[in-house]
Amino acid sequence: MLKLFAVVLLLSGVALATDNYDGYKIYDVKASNAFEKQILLRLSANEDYDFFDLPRSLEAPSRVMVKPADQEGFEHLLEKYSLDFSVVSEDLGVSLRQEREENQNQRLMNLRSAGRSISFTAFHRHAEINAYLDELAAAYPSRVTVEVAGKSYENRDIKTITITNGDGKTGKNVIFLDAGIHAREWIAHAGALYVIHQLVENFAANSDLLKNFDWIILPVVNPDGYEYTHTSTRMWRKTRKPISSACYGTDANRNFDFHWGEVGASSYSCSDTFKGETAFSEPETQILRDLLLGLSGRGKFYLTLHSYGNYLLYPWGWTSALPSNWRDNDEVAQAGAEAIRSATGTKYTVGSSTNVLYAAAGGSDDYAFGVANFPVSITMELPAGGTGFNPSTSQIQSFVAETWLGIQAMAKKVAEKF
Ligand code: 0X9
Ligand code: ZN
Repeated sequence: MLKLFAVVLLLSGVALATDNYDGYKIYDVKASNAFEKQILLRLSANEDYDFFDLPRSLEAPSRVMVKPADQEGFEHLLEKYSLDFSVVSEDLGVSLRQEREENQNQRLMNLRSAGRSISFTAFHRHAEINAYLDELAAAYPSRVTVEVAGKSYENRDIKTITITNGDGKTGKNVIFLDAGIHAREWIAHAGALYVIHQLVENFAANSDLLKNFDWIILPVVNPDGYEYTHTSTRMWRKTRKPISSACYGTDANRNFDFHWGEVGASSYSCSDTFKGETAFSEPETQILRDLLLGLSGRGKFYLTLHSYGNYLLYPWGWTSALPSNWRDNDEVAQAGAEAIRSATGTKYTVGSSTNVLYAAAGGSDDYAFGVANFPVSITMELPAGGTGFNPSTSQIQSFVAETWLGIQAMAKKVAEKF
C-alpha cells in the first residue's frame, strides 16, 4: 500500500517537488542614469539577489528575485540609492505551486490521451522529450535519425534529431538548432520541440526548408539542470556537476572556449554565471562543441533558443566590436523579427549581444561563429511569461507557434544566402 502510494505520488510529481519559494518576491528595478546602472551592476554581483536579466545597455528595468530574509536589506539599498522599483510578485511560492500542479495535470492528461509523448499544452520531462524523438525516428525512418550525442554529468542521454527531406542526398548544408542551455528557460525547450514537430509531422507544408538543408536539433542541452527545475528548484539555470561542497553547476553559456571568462562571467562557483573551472569543464558543453565542430564547412546557421526578453542576438557577445559579416547576421535576424511582428505584433530587439544586451564571453553563439565557422549564429530570447521564465501552460502553443514563424523566416533568409 505504502509502495503504491509512493508510486502515485511519484507519478503526480508531488513527491519530487521540493522547492520552496514561499515569500520570495520579484522586483523590477530601473536605473535611469549611468550612476544608477553602476549601482544595479554592483547589486547583481551579490549572489543573494537573483537577477533574471542583468542590467542592460538599454534602460529597461532589471527583474530580480529575492528571498524573504534579504528583502528588507535589498529594499533599503534601493531606497538609499533612489532606484525606482516595483514589486512584480509578492509571493512566488504561491504561483509556482499552482503552476506545477497545472503542468502535472496537463502532462498526465496528454500522456493518457495522445499518441505522442509530448504536447504543446504542457512542459514535458526530459524522458518524455527523448521518447518523442524516438517515436518520430520509428514513424519516419526515411527522414529522421536520432542519435545519442553523449551523456550528461548525471548520465542522461543527450539526443540529437537529424531531419532531412529523405531524398538520400548526403553532405547538405546544415541548420543547427539547440535549446535548454539554461535549465529554467522552459519555453525554449518547447520551442525546439515545435520546430521538430513542424519539420517532421508537418513536412508537406515545410518541405522547402529541407530542400537544400538538413536540420540537426538538440532540444535539451542541459538535461540535468532541466530535470532539477522540474523536481526541485524551478529557477535553476546552470548544469549540475558539483564544484565545491556548497555549490553546484556551471553556466553552460559561459563555458565555451572563446575568450573564455574575459567578461560577464563569474569565477565564483556559487554564482549563476559561473564560467566553470576550465573552458569546456562540462560534459554538456563538450557535447555541443563536438557537434558544432563536426559540421565544419556544412554548418551555415546556428540558432540557440533561450528566454526571455524578445531578442535576436548575433556576435559578438564578448566585445562591442562587430564581425565583418555582421550584415548577413543582421539581415537574417531582422527577417525573423519582421515575420513575427507582422503576424502577431510581438516586437523583438535585433542587434549584437554586447550592444543590445550585455557583454558575456564563453557563449555557444560566439563559439559556433568564431570557432566552428557558422557564418550566421543567433541567440533567440523568447518572450517572457508569468514573471519571466514561467509562462502558463495555456501560453505555450501561441508562443511556440509565433517563434516558429520567426525561425522559418530566418531559415529562408539563410537559404537565400548560402
Ligand atoms: O546571458 C546569456 O547567456 C543569454 N541570456 S539569458 O538571459 N538567456 O541567460 C544571452 C547570451 C548572448 N550571447 C553571448 N553573450 N555570447
Ligand atoms: Zn538563457
